[in-house]
Amino acid sequence: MFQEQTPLNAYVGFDTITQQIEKKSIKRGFQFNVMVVGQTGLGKSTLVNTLFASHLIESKGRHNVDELDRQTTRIEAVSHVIEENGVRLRLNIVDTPGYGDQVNNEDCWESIIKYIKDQHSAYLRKELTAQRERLIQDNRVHCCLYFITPSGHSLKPIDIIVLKKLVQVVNVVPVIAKADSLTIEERAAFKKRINAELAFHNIDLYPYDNTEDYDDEERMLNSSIRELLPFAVVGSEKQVVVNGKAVIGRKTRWGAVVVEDENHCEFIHLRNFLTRTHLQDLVETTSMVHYETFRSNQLLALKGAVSPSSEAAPAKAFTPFA
Ligand SMILES: Nc1nc2c(ncn2[C@@H]2O[C@H](COP(=O)(O)OP(=O)(O)O)[C@@H](O)[C@H]2O)c(=O)[nH]1
Ligand SMILES: [Mg+2]
Repeated sequence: MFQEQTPLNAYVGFDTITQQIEKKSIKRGFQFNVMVVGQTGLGKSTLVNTLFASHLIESKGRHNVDELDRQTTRIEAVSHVIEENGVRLRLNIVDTPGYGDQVNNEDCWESIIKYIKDQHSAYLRKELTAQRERLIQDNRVHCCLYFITPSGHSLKPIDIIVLKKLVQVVNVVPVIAKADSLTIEERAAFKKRINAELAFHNIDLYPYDNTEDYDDEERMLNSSIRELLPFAVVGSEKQVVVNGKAVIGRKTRWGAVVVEDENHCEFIHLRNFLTRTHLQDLVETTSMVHYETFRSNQLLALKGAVSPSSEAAPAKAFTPFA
């Protein structure tokens, strides 16, 4: 007998594509690479631990650091896996030596910029190989947290120099470190001054407003984020007891600073921004803006090296991604 035929207007099912994609990407897992930059002692390691430590399930690299050896003297990447509700995030934290650690601070940023470019270069090389891997390991730095000294006055000349270099190659998110050393009023005034300085020097930070890809909702979210920047944050690896409850915080002689209390600091805003609202966009922007700029520059250089117009130059083996 005939099987009952499916009517032509029956359900086709391509609307499940979002679930199909979701299922695949959850299985594959996600990769997020964060770099921390700033002077030694500003609380970079502490903040990273405050942000992610509670969800950590696996770490590779330098993780069992004791206080003595925790000062970073070279660029180090530590890879973690964090998990929440069955979703796995591979997190690479790139720690950089602070300024003031080296005898010569003049070009302390050069190794940082080089590191970022090296990751782009490695990715491009893999992309160009004939036997392409189906999934290229992504070590490109998606977000650079830039730590500002809580002076309450202004940025340091070195901040301007380093920021100018960084924004050309990576998404930079500025934070005012150890914000507990400033009053709420001091923070507001400091932020204003910092933003005026950044504008004066044409330092364009993430999230960028010139992207046409954003819809109205995203644009509104981004402008509210921009008003908050730089996030004034406090980090801590210890718990304190407040009203009988153990919370992450810092005990001072005058009381406790509760890291996750938004009346105390903007840690929660930073964490939401990094993990809830902008993670995917940071990854995409890295790929579509920063990596794309790097890639087209490299390919142009390559084209220039082999085009007839470069006949004047002696034919040399060209190594574009050295
Ligand atoms: N007051 C205050 N101290 C902090 C804060 N974050 C870290 N510290 C302290 O500052 C010191 C240096 O922190 P660390 O994370 O090692 O700084 P890094 O050199 O930038 O990685 C440690 O003694 C921390 O306990 C903060 O938000 N407020
Ligand atoms: Mg450190």
